[in-house]
Parts: sequence; C-alpha cells; structure tokens
Amino acid sequence: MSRWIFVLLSLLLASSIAAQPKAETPQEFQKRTRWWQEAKFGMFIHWGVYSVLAGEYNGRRTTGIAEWIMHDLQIPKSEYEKFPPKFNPVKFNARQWARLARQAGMKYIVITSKHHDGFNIYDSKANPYNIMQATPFKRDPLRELAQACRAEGVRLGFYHSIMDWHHPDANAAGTERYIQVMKAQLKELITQYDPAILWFDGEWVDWWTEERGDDLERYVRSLKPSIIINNRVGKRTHKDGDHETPEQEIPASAIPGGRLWETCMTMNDTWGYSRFDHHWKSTRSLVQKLCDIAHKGGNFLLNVGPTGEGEIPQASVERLLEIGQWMSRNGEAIYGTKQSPVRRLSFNGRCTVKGNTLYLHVFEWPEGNLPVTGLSAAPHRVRALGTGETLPFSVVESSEGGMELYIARPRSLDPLVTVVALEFDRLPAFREASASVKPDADGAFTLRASEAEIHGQTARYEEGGGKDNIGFWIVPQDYVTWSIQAPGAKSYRVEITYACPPEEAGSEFEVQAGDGEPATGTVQATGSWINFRNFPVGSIALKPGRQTISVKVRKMKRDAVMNLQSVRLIPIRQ
Ligand code: FHN
Repeated sequence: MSRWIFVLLSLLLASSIAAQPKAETPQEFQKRTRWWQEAKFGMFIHWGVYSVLAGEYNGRRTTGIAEWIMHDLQIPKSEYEKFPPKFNPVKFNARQWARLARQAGMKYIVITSKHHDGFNIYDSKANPYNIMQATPFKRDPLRELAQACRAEGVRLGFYHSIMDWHHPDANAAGTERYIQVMKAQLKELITQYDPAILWFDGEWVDWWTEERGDDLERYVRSLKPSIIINNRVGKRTHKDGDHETPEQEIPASAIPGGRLWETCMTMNDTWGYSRFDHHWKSTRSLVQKLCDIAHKGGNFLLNVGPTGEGEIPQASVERLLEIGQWMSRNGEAIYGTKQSPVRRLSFNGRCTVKGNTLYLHVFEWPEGNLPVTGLSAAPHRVRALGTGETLPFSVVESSEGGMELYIARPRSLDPLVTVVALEFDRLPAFREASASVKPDADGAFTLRASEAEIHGQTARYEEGGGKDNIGFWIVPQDYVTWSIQAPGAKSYRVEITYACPPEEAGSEFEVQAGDGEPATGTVQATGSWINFRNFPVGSIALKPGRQTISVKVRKMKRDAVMNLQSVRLIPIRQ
C-alpha cells in the first residue's frame, strides 16, 4: 500500500512542478525585453470619464491630479455614473494619436484601459462599465488604437488599475471574485488587442498582496509569454515584473542591481486632462530629462491627457513635435544606447554609449572648447550629431592620468541639447570627472543631495513634487559622500537639512570628514517626507586639501532614515 502512496505522491509532485512555468534565463530575459530596452521613449495616455470632468465637479475644482477627482472631491458612485453618458469623444482619431507618438520619436504607447475609477475604455464583456455599453460613443477606442499603432509601427500597451473605486468586489471581502473579473478582462485585452506591455497600477490597496501579484503575473505571462510587465503587478518591489517605475522623478543613478526601469512623468502636473493645469514643462527641459534618463540607462514614459472630446491638448502636441524634430536629428544618441560609463562629467550634460561611440549631450556649451576629462584614449573623429559637422579637438595629457579632450564649438548649437559623437576604434576607459565642492564666499561648504555620491542598494536622489533629496534610504548600510577641497586645518559647525514624518523619526546618523571624529545626531520628526527643516549637528575638524565628507547611519529606528536635502559646514571663527 505504502508503495502505491509513494508512487501517487511522486506523480502529484511531478505534475505540480510541470505546472510551474520554467524560470526564464537571463539570456531569455534580455532577448524578450531587448526591443523595450532599445525603444527608450514611450507615450503614456491617461484618458477616461475623468477627462469629461476635466478637473471640476459642480463648480468645485480639484486641487489634485485630475484623474483622482472622484476620490478627491468625494463624488458618490451614483453621481459619477452620470458622466459616462456625457463621454462622447467624437474628435477621437486613433491614427492621429499613433502618428503623433511616432512623430515624437516614441516607440510605444501605454494607454489606460481602466483607471482607478473602474471605467473601461474598451468593449468589455467581463465588465459592463465601459465605453461601448455606458456611453453614446458606441465605438471601441482600443481596437481602433491597436489598428492605428500597427499601421504606424508603434507598439501598444495597457495601463490597468488593480484598485477600482467602482467594482463592488474590489475590496478585502470580494477580492477573489474581483480577481476573476480582472483576469477575464486581461484575457480580453491580450487576446483581442495583442498588447506588448501591461502596466499595472493601484497595487497599494491593503487587500492586494505579493502572492496575488505573483499569481496575476503568471496568469498574464501564460496568455502572452513575450509581454512586458511593470513592477506594480505586485507590491512595486525589485522582483515584481520586468522593470521599476519611478514616477515624476529621475533616479540619481541607474537603479541598483542592473534592474530595468522607466520614469513616467506628466508634461504639466496632472495625468488626466484638466482645464486648469497650464504648468507645462518646456520642451528643452523634457529633452534634457530624456537625455538624463538615457544617461542612466532608463526609459522615459511621457504622458498626455486627452480631453473628453478625444483631443490631445495643443500644448502637448507642440512639445511632442518639437521633441520629435530633436529626435530626428539626435535619436542615434538615445535609441539602443547603454547607460553612461560615468555618473559625473566635466561639463553640464549627459552621456550615452552605443558600440564604439560615446555620445555627449551638452546642456550648456561653455565659452570656447568643451573639456572632456577622464578618457584613456582619443577618438578618431568627433562630429556634431544634428548637423554632421566634423569638430576639431585637441588632446592634453591629464595630471591625474589619462587625457583631456578639448572639442571646438560647433558652428551652430542645437537650441535644445547639442550632441557630439566621439568615435573610437575601441571604446576607451572613461573615468569619473572629479567633482569637488568648493567653499562659498564666507568659507562655508554646502553639500547638496543632487551632488552627492550615493553608495548602496536603494538610496537615490529624488526630485520634483517638493523633493530635492536623497530618499528611498531604507538600507542602513547605504550612505552618501561628497568630495571637498578644504583650504586649511579648521573646525566647522555642522548643520543638516532633512525631512522625516513622525512615525519614522529616531534613526541615528553621523557626519564625518575622512576618518576624523564624527558629529552625530538623531533624526527628528519634521512632519512629512517633504517638510524640510535644518538642524545643528555639532562640529567636525577638516584637514587641508581634498577629503571626503560622509553621512552614514549608525542605527536605523524604523523603515527609513530620512529624506536628506543638504549638509552645511560653517567655519568656526577662532
Ligand atoms: O494614482 C495613479 C495616478 O493617477 C497615475 O495613474 C500615476 C501614473 O503612474 N500612477 C498612480 C500614482 O502613483
């Protein structure tokens, strides 16, 4: 009898192992994601019933992002359901949207099939709250967009929110039923429109778990093994999905561990359309962000929020066409490139690499020649990408080893970002430009988060949305440093500026110059992660010359240390 039980158990075990999807090898992962890694630039589209409200309800304007209006203005479900009958986007033209993405140099589109309000902008049989059944439009925009994207050679992806303010089972009590609806909808989306990407969101709800995320990810991959999935299918950790999703911010450097990542960002301040948001980023700043992201090895998913009538705002169209003109001249320095071999350059700009060519993205060309330090060999040719002009350059042996290049100014600089291509027979070693913080007029040093060298796994520079700090400081071994050039042996008062909510306060830290006696402190509550305050932290002694100032964690109190904005060293007058 026991023999038969053993055989039965063995068969059950074998069948359960067979049911598990085979683990993907790193080579298979690279092959599957290669197109996405090379694409670098995509269009995010937030479009739904909230686009009809456009930031206002019953004369009240939302102060938040427009697609959150149902939540932020506490619109009852029964009231919000009065808006789908008003959603009739007669000006919607899928081909125009797909063509605009292509003209902007974008290689893929991610559009909201369903946002948090639970409304679906496609003909869903699994969820009747959709554009075909609940609006006078009676067309399927995702079907039309899928056709248009194929015609324009742009890949299509869907943003699908896990959080759902409309579905009666999208809660702790109904989760299992709701998961079946979500899976049925994802099957519709994948089998009917063949998306290349699934971009989940709203995973923060307490009834969504890592395990449910793993199950959903397996389910989606079983429907389309080649699909790209973001990390918000789970709980936005480093192991969920195929890539990270920093939002409204650009990490200070590449995401640790070589993990793929994509910054998503609005062109003004809202994802969904708002009649009142005219805070548009300039085309120049958007191109610089694209260069900065590529420099760090990431993708840029730039958002548009079409109106309730189906039109992309003119301010967005203008910027996208200008970006597209820049990409037509300089896309070679973005598409298919790898991240810069160095974080810091000897000029205000960024760098990408492809084959044996270094692309220097110059944000501000200095007076005269462009200095490029840290190279171990000279290029055989330097050309301005936008015009093809060959640029003369001189080579000087560097006092710190290697060589310094001085590249002549092109006859005309690009009004957005000037890119020069350095062509080598073989890519040389390229050493970090030394950035030493100089004292200001009164002899004090201001050590800013944006200029810090970050050491560790998760800590990163965050900017935008009230942040300009080292954040994600959740690993106590992570630390930051600055290199300074001190004029002489002197003591300095230490001040530190940070933000920390009450529930995270209490970690102990130290500020140290080289291996000298550190100044220590305990993180105080400042009210929130973006409420920054300045605190005295004792004093340290500096030696003359170059030395490293570090901020390290002595003891982590809870889950994160602080959002560190700056450290100031003020000379103590004898
Ligand atoms: O709450 C959403 C928000 O509405 C928007 O969709 C962004 C874009 O990624 N994601 C969430 C906020 O993190």
